[in-house]
Amino acid sequence: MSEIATLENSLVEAIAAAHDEATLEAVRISALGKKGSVSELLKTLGSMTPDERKVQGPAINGLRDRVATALGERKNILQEEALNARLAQERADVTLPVQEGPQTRGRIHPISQVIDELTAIFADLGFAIAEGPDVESDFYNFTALNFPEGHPAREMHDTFFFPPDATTGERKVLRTHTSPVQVRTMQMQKPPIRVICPGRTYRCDSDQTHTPMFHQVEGLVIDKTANFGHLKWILEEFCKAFFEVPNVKMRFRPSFFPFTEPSAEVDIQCSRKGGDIRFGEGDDWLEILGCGMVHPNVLRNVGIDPDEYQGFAWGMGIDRIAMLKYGMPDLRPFFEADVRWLSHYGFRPLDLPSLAGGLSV
Ligand code: 2U9
Repeated sequence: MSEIATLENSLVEAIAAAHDEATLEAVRISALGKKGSVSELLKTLGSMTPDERKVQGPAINGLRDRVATALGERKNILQEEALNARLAQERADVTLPVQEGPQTRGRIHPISQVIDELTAIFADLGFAIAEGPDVESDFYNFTALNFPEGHPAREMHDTFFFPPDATTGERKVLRTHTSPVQVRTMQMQKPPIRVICPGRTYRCDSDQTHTPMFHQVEGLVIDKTANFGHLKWILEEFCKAFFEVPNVKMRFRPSFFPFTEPSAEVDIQCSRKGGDIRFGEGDDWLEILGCGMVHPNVLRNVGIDPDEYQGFAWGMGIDRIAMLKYGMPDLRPFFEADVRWLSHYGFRPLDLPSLAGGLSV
């Protein structure tokens, strides 16, 4: 047997006999290390004649490659065996309590918390939740809602318009209210309808109480006999449950919206003492929402006969009611993603949200 074949046999045996990575590494060094047996053989190529090298070169290089491959394969096997042994030995006790420091838990953003609270309240009152796109057509945001073409009310909303479409010329908008969702709901469902539509809305406006993106929740009821008395009762139940007070006086002031007739703005009773605001007591008033009976034109626009059905709707700013309930003075930090603000005003997950005092029904 040639010297090369003898060396290869003994190395292959040593590799197979290595039962841990340290032994295998010693075999590698003994063969392929600086002074290893294979490396020494490679060095002899330098002193050979070209004819000898033609024969010995491929033989020795082939030996080096095969030994390297065998070492690599054995290493993979040993690593897998070691891992299996560890997995068989180590156990993770998933029933142990989580180790946590004061900063390791995330917080629920106040907007998410308030959306959870108000959807729980309206769900208790039999309302479904509907959502729709943020980018809307002019039809859903304005026309269907009885905003006449070219009417200043369209400008009043400080709308963000997209550039006109190259082929159709249509200008999409960022929805200025969530009312388009109710329009879509009425197109898809037959009355009776009871939905609330929470979501993002956009207007070109920014100061301490306005941000270009904000949140609204709107509600809609369509039925044969839905009337203003039902609307007042629902809003009163909502305010008591949301602000967690047993009673609250409400004041309905006449107002105007293109999509409702009659329309009203609603104030709730409060007391203000030294910058502190309390609901359900005092002789002061605070505006919290707008509402009204759905305009017959809006019903016609979605194919509902206003002589058969009628309805009421309301809308309020989620950010605003969050600020009022949880005593936050400035709206802008809501959307600045500052972790310090969130750890102060945010809510702990898994501390179940109060069902806002529950309903008295
Ligand atoms: C349909 C029909 C009627 C939704 C309504 C208001 C009154 C309202 C504002 C309150 C504060 C928006 O966030 S805010 O600036 N909203 O006053 N919204 S009635 O009426 C509708 C909606 C959809 C089909």
